Amino acid sequence: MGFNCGIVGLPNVGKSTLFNALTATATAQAANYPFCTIEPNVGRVAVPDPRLDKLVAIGKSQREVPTSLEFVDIAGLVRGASRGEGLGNQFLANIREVDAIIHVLRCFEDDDITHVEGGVDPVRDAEIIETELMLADLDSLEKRLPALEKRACNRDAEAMAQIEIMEPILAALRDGRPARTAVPAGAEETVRRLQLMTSKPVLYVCNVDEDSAATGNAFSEKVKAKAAAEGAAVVIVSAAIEAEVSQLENEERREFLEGLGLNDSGLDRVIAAGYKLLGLSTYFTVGPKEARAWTITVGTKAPQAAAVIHNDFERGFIACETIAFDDYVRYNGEAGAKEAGRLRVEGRDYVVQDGDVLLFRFNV
Ligand SMILES: Nc1nc2c(ncn2[C@@H]2O[C@H](COP(=O)(O)OP(=O)(O)OP(=O)(O)O)[C@@H](O)[C@H]2O)c(=O)[nH]1
Ligand SMILES: [Mg+2]
Repeated sequence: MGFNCGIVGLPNVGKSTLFNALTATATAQAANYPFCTIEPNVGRVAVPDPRLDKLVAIGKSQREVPTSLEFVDIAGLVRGASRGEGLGNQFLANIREVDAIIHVLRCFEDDDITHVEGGVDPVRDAEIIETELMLADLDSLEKRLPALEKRACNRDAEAMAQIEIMEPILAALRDGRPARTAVPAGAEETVRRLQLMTSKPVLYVCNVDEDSAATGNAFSEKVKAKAAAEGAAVVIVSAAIEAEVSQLENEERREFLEGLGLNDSGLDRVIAAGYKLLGLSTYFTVGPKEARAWTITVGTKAPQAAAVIHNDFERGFIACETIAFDDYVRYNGEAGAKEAGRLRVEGRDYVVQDGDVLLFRFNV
C-alpha cells in the first residue's frame, strides 16, 4: 500500500542516519556534509508487532509475516527553501508526495558536526522548516486561486466549493499557522489532493546525544512543550545508537538496549508512531503456513480490508469470520474461541477493528 512517511529537517540533523538505521541498509549515505542526500531514498520497514509473535505460536504457523511501512529520506531544507535556496524546490516536491512528515530535530551537541544555523536550538529549527513549508503552501494556493475565481464568476459549482475550502486555509497560512489547523470539517479528502505540506500530520523526532537516549535532555524538553501546544507527538531517539542497534541480532540487541537503560529500540517507537500518525490499523490472518499482519486505514470495512490481500476477496466477498485478538489468545486459537462463542461471522458493513484475526469467505 502507498502509505509513507517523509523524513524532513535541516541539513546534518541526522535524517539519513535515522533512515539508514530504519532500513538497516547503507543506501542513504550518512556523512558530515550538508546535502549528501540528493535523491530521495525510499525504504520499506517491517512494523514490529508483539501480537504477531503470540499468534504465530498459538496458530503453530510456519512463519511470521509482518506488515510494512515506507519511509522516504529527504535531503535537508534550509532557510529560503521556498524561494529556491539550496535546491529547495526540488526537495519540497519530495515532501509534497509523502503522506505524513517525520520532522527530525537536532538535539545533540557536537562541535565536529556543522550546524547550518550555527548552534543547537531545535525549536528555532522546527520553526524555520515550518515557515518554509507554509510559504510554499501559500504560494501554491495563491497560484491556483485566479483560475478558480474566474470559474467561480461563471457560477462553476466545483470551483466555488473549492474556494470555500481554500479560504480559511489561506487565512491561516497568511497568519503564520499551518494548513492543518484550518481544514474545514469534511473537507479532508479535498485538502489532501491539494498536496499542502503543512496539512500533513507531523511527528517530531528529537535526535539526542547517546547519554540522553533514555531520558531526553533540555533540548528535547523544549520540543515536547512545542509539540504539546500543537497536539503533535514526539519520539526521542539517539540516531547514533539506533545505527548501532540496527546492526545487532535479537538477543544482542536486547542486551545492548538494557545496558543503556532502554526498554525498546527508538526505531520501533518511530515506526509505531509513524503508523499511528498515518491513521493505520492492523488485522491478522493465521494459518498453518503463516501468521500475517495486514495494514488498513482506521475505519475500513471488511470487503475493502479483504482487498488488501487480494482483489478477488473483495469482489467475491461473502463474510468474514472474526475473532478479536484478546479472545484468540485467551481461548488459545480459533477452535477454542469458536467453542467459547467468540467467533463472529461479520458481513460487508463490518468495520474491521485493530487486532482482529480474520478469515474471509468469498466466491468468485
Ligand atoms: N554525535 C552525533 N552525531 C550524529 C548523530 N546523528 C547523526 N550524526 C552525525 O551527523 C552527521 C550528519 O548526519 P546525516 O544523518 O547525514 O544528516 P542528514 O540530516 O541526513 O543531513 P542532509 O542529508 O545533509 O540534510 C553525520 O556525520 C552523522 O554521523 C547523533 O545522534 N550524534
Ligand atoms: Mg541526509
